[in-house]
Amino acid sequence: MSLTIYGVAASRAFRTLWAARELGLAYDHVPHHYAGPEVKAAPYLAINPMGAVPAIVDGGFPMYESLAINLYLARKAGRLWPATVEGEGRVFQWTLFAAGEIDPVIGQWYGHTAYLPPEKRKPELAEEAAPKLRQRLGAIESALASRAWLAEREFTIGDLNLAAALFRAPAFGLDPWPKLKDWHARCYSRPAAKAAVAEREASAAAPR
Ligand SMILES: N[C@@H](CCC(=O)N[C@@H](CS)C(=O)NCC(=O)O)C(=O)O
Repeated sequence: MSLTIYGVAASRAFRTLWAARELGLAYDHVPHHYAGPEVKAAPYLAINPMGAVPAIVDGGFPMYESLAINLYLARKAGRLWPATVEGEGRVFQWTLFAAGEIDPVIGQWYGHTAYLPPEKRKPELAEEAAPKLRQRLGAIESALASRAWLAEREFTIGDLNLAAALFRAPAFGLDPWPKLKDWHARCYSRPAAKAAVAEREASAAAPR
């Protein structure tokens, strides 16, 4: 059963490329750019009608939403998946936290401090996001007060999903949250993370 991952590494596809490497999966990579015409037209829209990346097709089964894809891949592989129902609960909690609480807030802060062209940045939107981001980072710091990893004793897909959503967090500065800073560094020191980051940086630097 072949797995295809769609999306340039310099996008949320980075999350799924990191997960696939962690899980030791063989895959084909189709690096469609999120701003390119391919993702807004057939046949891609049949895979992801949102016209966004990433998406996968796994043996004919199409899926989109980066963090849900990662849950699916880990659950199917039986790796990075918690052994207990409580661990599963934490994986779901932190994955939905990443999607609902981190993605919009860090996106707003990073977009209006670094990502958007300077003339499109609105400092007031970055300032609005900053205290929300601090609150959320504090919540993660609290969770890490009593445990090394978020869901179980080992790194799970829950750690990967939240760490991947926090890719830009070092730019915000993590010194006020030492346990989070250490956890983030441990997540990104994993060989699969390093390889995925290198792929992401190479694709960001490459001409389109
Ligand atoms: N919630 C989705 C968001 C996907 C998303 O917005 N991807 C961006 C690239 S990081 C994209 O393709 N944007 C193009 C567009 O939405 O038109 C996920 O996590 O997969």
